[in-house]
This record gives sequence, C-alpha cells and structure tokens, in this order.
Amino acid sequence: MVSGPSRGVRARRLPTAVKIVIAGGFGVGKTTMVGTVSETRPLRTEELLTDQSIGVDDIAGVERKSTTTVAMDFGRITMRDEYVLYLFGTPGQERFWFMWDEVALGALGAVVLADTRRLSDCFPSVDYFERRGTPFVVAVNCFEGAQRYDLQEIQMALNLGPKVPVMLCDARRVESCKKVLIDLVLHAMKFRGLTEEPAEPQKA
Ligand SMILES: Nc1nc2c(ncn2[C@@H]2O[C@H](COP(=O)(O)OP(=O)(O)OP(=O)(O)O)[C@@H](O)[C@H]2O)c(=O)[nH]1
Ligand SMILES: [Mg+2]
Repeated sequence: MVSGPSRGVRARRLPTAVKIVIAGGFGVGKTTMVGTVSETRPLRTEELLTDQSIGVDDIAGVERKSTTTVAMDFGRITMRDEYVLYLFGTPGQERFWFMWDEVALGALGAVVLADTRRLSDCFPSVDYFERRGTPFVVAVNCFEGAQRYDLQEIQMALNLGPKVPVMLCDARRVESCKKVLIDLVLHAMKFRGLTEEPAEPQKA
C-alpha cells in the first residue's frame, strides 16, 4: 500500500493511503489499540481462548482475557484530513505467526507493543521487523501494576539500535495511540527518505 512517486515528481512523498502494522506479544493490547483509534468499526477476528491455551499462552497480568486474535485486526484513522492510515493488528499467539507475512506486506512501518512484565514476548516482533528492514517503534503499553522503567533501560533490554524510538502509551486512550502513530509515521518517513514537502514537477 506504500505507492511510489508519480511520474514527473522529483520528491518521494508519503502516499495518502498508508498501511501500518500493530504487532507485539500475546495479550499486549494490539486489538485494544486498533479499536481505540479506529474511526470505523474495527474488524476483529477474536475467538475464545480454549483449554488448549493453558500452559501455552501466558495470561499473567491479563487474567481477565478471554479471547484472542486468530487472523488480524483492521481499523482506519485519517490524519490531518490528508493521510489515511490502515491499521493491521497481528495475532499474538505463536501458532498464528504464519499470518505475519500477509499482514506486514507493503506496510510503511510497525508499532511493536510491549508489556514490561513480559518484555521478552516482543522479541519475535522486533526480530521480524529488523530482518525485513521495516521501520518500527516500540510502544510500552503501561498496564496498572507493571513496573515502570526508563525508556533507555527498555531500549537496552531489547537490544534496539539508538535510532529506534521507544515510548510509553496507554492502548485504551485515543490521544496516546494517535501520538504513537504520528511518531511512527515520522520515523518511517525519515527511515525511508520520504517527504511531506510539496513535490516539484520535473523540468522536461
Ligand atoms: N489495564 C490495561 N488493560 C489493557 C490495556 N490494553 C489492553 N488491556 C486489556 O488487556 C487484555 C488484552 O488486550 P488485547 O487487546 O486483546 O491484546 P492483544 O495483544 O490483541 O491479544 P492477542 O491478540 O491475543 O495477542 C484485554 O483484556 C484488554 O482489555 C491497557 O493499556 N491497560
Ligand atoms: Mg488481538
């Protein structure tokens, strides 16, 4: 969905339709984030957690969780009346990771959600986007009772490069989620050498 520049245009501009992936470990708040910011009724593919989940999926800290995403979440948000972000949430359970390639195809960038109580759960997402060369930010979803750490400590614990933005967020609050998405878009634009400047027509 990241389209290239049109003919006769020198600068590479941010396309008006942008695909963004919301990734992270099991139960970290991906579906919540997509639902919080989507201006349309979000598409969800939730199924009840079954007994087969016991001993496989760690629900420590989210004990009231009764469903899980089995395919993807989908939502949409318009920014500055100009850009439409299409949000694709990944499934968190390891047995559905084969879906990630489909969900991530053509994305401008990704939000990797993290929970400091289970920080290692976001390693696979970090590895995945690093390997694909997809720009991403790490957003720590601040659950009540979770210990707070300096952003620098989290950056070190995840072994992130210095240029990967790390931020705190609350997946249930619209403004907090919007801020994460804006930071991601700015980071991804810089990473990909895109500009918002009006593109000048090329001289013949
Ligand atoms: N306290 C608190 N609870 C949250 C927050 N974000 C999500 N939750 C709750 O945490 C649980 C998990 O949220 P989901 O949005 O389903 O997580 P997910 O990452 O989509 O989960 P999977 O798709 O199963 O991997 C739900 O019960 C949410 O209500 C948060 O910021 N604070
Ligand atoms: Mg989900």
